[in-house]
Amino acid sequence: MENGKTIALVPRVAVVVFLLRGKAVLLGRRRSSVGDSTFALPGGHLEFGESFEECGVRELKEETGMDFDKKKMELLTVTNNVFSEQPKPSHYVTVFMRGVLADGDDQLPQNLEPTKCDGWDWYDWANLPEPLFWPLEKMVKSGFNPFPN
Ligand code: 8DG
Ligand code: MG
Ligand code: MG
Repeated sequence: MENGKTIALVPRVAVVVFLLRGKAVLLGRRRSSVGDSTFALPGGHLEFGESFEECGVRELKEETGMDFDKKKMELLTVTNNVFSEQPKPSHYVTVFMRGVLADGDDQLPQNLEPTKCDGWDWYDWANLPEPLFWPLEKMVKSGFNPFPN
């Protein structure tokens, strides 16, 4: 119960984006009760009626101001994770998309949601910052690689 209301514990769907530029990926340090101060991908909740591609493009725009063509957004993988953080445990089915910036696309990420993120930057995949948000860390440790072959 919270303010007299029952909290429904249901799994939610999130869409997050590996936005790639050369050998680098876009990451930002989270400001959140889930994964606070860890480095994570841009992304958020799937809204009613959206495709994964539309959600990835929208979240990228809302969080970084960057424009990406939904036709070039590709599905990579899905995870199923429970976040036991109290007082609001959560459960996400997270869809990971890939967007590859074209050579010469020099859009700069802006920090449009400064209460949720300390700022966006490009990080070399071979030299990722620490600590990573644990779902991302788990993927990296398992050998997952978001780059096209
Ligand atoms: P919204 O209001 O914009 O829809 O949501 P948000 O505030 O942007 O949500 P979020 O926390 O950024 O993302 C939703 C959930 O997705 C997050 O609580 C857990 C899950 N998630 C992962 N991996 C990652 C990741 O690397 N980045 C982000 N942003 N979320 C992730 O499992
Ligand atoms: Mg968001
Ligand atoms: Mg987000």
